[in-house]
Amino acid sequence: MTKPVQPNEPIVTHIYTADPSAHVFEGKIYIYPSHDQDHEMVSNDNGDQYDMEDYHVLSIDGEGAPCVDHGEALHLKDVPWAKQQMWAPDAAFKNDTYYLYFPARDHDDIFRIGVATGSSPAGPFKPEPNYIPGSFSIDPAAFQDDDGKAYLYFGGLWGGQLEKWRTGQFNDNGEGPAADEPALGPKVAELTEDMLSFKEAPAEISIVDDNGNPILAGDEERRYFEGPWVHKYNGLYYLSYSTGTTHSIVYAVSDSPKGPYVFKGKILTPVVGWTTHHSIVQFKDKWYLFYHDSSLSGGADNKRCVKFTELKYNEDGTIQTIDPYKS
Ligand code: FUB
Repeated sequence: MTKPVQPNEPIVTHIYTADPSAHVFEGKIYIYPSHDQDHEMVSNDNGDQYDMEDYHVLSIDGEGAPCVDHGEALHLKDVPWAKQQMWAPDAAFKNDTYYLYFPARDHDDIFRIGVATGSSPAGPFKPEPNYIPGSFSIDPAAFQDDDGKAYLYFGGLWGGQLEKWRTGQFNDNGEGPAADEPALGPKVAELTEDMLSFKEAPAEISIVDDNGNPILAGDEERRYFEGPWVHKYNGLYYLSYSTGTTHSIVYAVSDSPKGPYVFKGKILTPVVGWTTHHSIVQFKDKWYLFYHDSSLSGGADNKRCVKFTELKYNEDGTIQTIDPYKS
């Protein structure tokens, strides 16, 4: 694609893309999205309409440059443990190696998180033969702190199966908490030095209100649903995520990567299509929100397109709410 990218426009139009995880590697913005298939699918609450089979890596050399599709970086058929549904991935760089983290259903239909490695941010990536031991659910997001520690955040409700792991074991009939109970939070685990395993059992992150009370499961405007992303700004950790059923991207702030996080507000108002999923990245002197909507397909939930827009902070560190359809 040679057309320069524009804010709030699809960054590519030759394929459907979603769930963008953006990072600056080798002086460019690299985007690790899901690759939505051009299939007619009926939507259900289990997410069966998201039947992706591979990943393409994209890159942009700054605002106004074209977006480059580096082609297929990993395919389902090359991942021995995975059966279907390659959902939202993320990437990290350490030990002179690029790591691609990705969820998929295993041969028992349980979502797990795998890792694949490569020598270039554009791939290709070679998968480890098995998923990360102790991993489950979806939407991995890798965060590397200034002290060198790396963390993997993950988890998603409904089709993402987080409710099914409440006892620590997979229970196909597992249900979420009642509306007046604390909501389920995303999970976090520190990664080992080689970035291929968890150093510890995943812990649940607590998201609380200004008074320190947990956000409740019935508070669908604020409770965690899926798509965690952690970034650091002025020494604080910002956890942002999708509220799922109410279709917003919201955020909470902490002075520790594992929380508790205090709910702050909304980053992105609902977009066209059921899902919303984002990442936040600093490039040169600006911060950007990468997100998706279903505008390219005229609203099909499973045929989405990645976009970006500038993200701005207020002086007190809060983030200005973005309505991507208002200029
Ligand atoms: O793309 C499949 C799923 O849809 C992702 O894992 C969720 O975050 C939602 O965007």
